[in-house]
Amino acid sequence: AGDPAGERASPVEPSRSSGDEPPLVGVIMGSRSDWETMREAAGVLKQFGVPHECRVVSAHRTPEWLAEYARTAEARGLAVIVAGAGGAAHLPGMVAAETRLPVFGVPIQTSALQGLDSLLSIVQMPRGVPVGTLAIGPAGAYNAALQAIRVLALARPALAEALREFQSRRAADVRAEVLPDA
Ligand code: RP5
Repeated sequence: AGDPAGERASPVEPSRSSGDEPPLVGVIMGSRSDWETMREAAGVLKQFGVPHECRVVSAHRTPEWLAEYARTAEARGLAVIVAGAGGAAHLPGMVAAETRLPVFGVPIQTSALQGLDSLLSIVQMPRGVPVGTLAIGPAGAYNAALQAIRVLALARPALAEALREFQSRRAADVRAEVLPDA
């Protein structure tokens, strides 16, 4: 009773936290199989020193856990949620329905439909329940984390400065490109 699917007893990925500080960004994904993509997001957050946690939270396999995670996210100190899912990708939208925190959705590239299914599942949210949808695959995961950092940087000058340096470095790299002879 209260847990008809027995999902609370199901194993979920243990929390991977970035350190001792309480996490500011929740990086969640529908399956362990999404980690290869979502580790891009975790890598950027690590690079910028942003405390974060990484969890598997499935819309379809652990719906109660999803609701609990999203409802308690703000009280636990999270400021942004990055959610990746593939196929019938309902995770980002369902999380957005249960929290007022900004949610960035990452469509995982699938084998059957190359991630177009994931993209369309995430991007077409009804009016009033926003999800910021990023590109399909690793670039989307990377940019979702950068977008989360941009949100955090609004109230964190050190992070804003780190973003400025990041952008300057990338611009300098592009300007220094030398192409081979034709
Ligand atoms: C989605 O189903 C997950 O986000 C994943 O992308 C996809 C396949 O999951 P697995 O069958 O690999 O666990 O819920």
